[in-house]
Amino acid sequence: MQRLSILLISIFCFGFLQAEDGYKLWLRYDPVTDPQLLVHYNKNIRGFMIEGSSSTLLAAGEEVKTGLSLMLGIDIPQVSSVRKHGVIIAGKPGDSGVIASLNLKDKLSKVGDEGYIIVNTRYRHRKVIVIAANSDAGVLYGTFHFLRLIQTHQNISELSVESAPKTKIRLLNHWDNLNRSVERGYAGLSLWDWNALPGTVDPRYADYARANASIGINGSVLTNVNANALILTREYLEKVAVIANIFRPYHIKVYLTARFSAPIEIGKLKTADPLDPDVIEWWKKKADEIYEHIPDFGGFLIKANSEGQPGPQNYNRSHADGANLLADAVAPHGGIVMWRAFVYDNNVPDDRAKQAFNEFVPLDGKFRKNVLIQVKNGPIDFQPREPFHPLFGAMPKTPLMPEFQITQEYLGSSVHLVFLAPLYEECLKSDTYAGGKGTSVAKIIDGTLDKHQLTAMSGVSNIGNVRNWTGHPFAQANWYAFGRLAWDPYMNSSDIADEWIGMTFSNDNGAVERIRKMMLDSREIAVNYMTPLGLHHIMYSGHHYGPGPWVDRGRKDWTSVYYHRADSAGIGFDRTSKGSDAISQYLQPVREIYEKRETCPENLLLWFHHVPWDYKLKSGRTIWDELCLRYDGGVKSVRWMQGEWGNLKEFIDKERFEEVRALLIKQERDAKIWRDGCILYFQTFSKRKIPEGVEKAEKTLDYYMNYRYTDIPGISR
Ligand code: GCW
Repeated sequence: MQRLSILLISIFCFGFLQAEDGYKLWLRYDPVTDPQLLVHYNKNIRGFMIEGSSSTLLAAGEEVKTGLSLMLGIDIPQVSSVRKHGVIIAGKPGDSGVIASLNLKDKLSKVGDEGYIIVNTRYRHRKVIVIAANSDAGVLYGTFHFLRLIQTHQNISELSVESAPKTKIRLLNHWDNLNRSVERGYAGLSLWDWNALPGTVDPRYADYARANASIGINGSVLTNVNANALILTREYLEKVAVIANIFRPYHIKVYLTARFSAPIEIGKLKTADPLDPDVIEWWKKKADEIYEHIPDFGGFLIKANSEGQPGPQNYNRSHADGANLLADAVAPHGGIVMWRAFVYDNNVPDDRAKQAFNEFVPLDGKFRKNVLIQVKNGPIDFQPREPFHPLFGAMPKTPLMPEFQITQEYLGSSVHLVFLAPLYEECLKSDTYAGGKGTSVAKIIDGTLDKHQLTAMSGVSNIGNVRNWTGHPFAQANWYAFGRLAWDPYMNSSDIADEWIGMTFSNDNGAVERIRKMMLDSREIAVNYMTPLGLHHIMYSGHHYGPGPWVDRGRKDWTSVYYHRADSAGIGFDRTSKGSDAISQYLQPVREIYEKRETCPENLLLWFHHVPWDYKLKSGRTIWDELCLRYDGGVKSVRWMQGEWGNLKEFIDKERFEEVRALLIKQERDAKIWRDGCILYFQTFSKRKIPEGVEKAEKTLDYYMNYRYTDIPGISR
């Protein structure tokens, strides 16, 4: 009877009858239907106790209650003492006599502020599962972990989990404008409804916070790095405070972008010079005001002197002067500053890939303690493949945080199925050699190499107000993967995929295997049909969606010809010592490996070398033939994904199955446009025959050059 009523409630509340719209993300809590597993869970879970009463612990309690009843199909009672086997006890030793009595001190001392442990043990001879932590946030994270075990059908009778985040600050960067447009956003409007705030609060704010908490994200930069000073006015701060209040129980802090010229724009000062006493005073007062509204405000993210944004260099001051100005303003309140290294200038004649390094390395050691430098994963700009950024390992005195792009600006927006964990993993695992062999980027950003306490990772969000949050159902996996890697930059993509698939689609082994393979291969597939062999930045200007290798007008470092350098002799950007010498920014032996054509990884060859069209690769094929075959292979692989997805029909609900199926058709169309446009264009230089096996283009080069998309998601055309 009880089981039936729960079922009815869940049908009513969670809409079995309603179309499967993806809103619930990976927190679906689908019923466990395997009878054996159900017996196992029912035996081990008979009640739960949440020790403590903070809003964070209440949120944890709600989650356990909802999650367990949905998955197990029965109401799991909240209890106040352990009178039977199978009670889950969640809390901190300080709040819980039970937990304090369990001798978990040693384990807890290892997991720090935000970590947790999950163990099976006994309390007064009764079998219990303990989720313990040193803080309420740790308990919340542990709760989500425990639920994930059930969501992914794990055994829960021998648990011995100890988990602590390897970075301190794990945050999403929203490139959201105050008018609700989202720069490089492909999932509708911004979630933040500034006009309605502070009076009207969208329930999605709490769902957003909950989803983030479930993967360990603890901060959110609400506004675009191309910043609007208005966000710092009292009116907006009141709105921001409302959002911060909603996020707080989920242990998520709010951060804002600071427009460097704000003292002029909203402060009526004549200058924004970082050394001017009035400017210093203005920022100090502004910070005080922000903290009056939001006592746990996280701090500022700043894009300065880049792509037209104002900055300290407008006053002949350095990035350090600028960052320190803001750092001093927020320091008394415990705030931080994340200063972006994404700077390059059209008027600097040097290779764009070198500019951030050239500007920032001399400043190492000049930043205040509460400043992090935020570095994109590659030296150009979120390309389908880039080498790791040479700044990683080059500024030992400064904490560096990576900025990954979750939104698919250069990877097919929310139309293409591209799982980005392998891209993030590739960067995090790259060996910088900064502390000798084995010094991965992960070791630099988690602070272990240079003993930094302040560590962080950020991802540019792909979230908007469309019903399923991210547009493509699989794009949810990129949000998920980012969170998991920010928690543990050493995780591998395959494990992340498995978790996500189990929670989002199915736990059937065969289905998981199929979906995992599609996901893990998808990034390389996109590289193949977009920018194989180290090509980069050859997309159409503006929307960055389709191909545009022919783009040669406008700002030089925004053209494609600047990057691919195709001519009658060959193709690729010579960044060796004979070319732009960007390789000199890497440490040995990386430098030497990249310097020589023979040792340079082929997947980065055209990033570092200009090679003749008949240059032979390891396959024995010429670069021209290989290029064509990769493009063609990319298209064929998309068809393979279509086939694989087709085979999954019985495991996926109709709505999401159809949605992905339709998107894969578009992805094939786009892959073909990329392939045919690029091959025909590069052929005008190579003057070579297209190798056998490559499908013939249906149209002429002229057609592709003039092709205009009418269906790229996003708000501006
Ligand atoms: O890649 C470029 C994007 C811009 C973005 C910029 C940046 C927010 O095309 O839209 O601006 O990077 O990261 O600052």
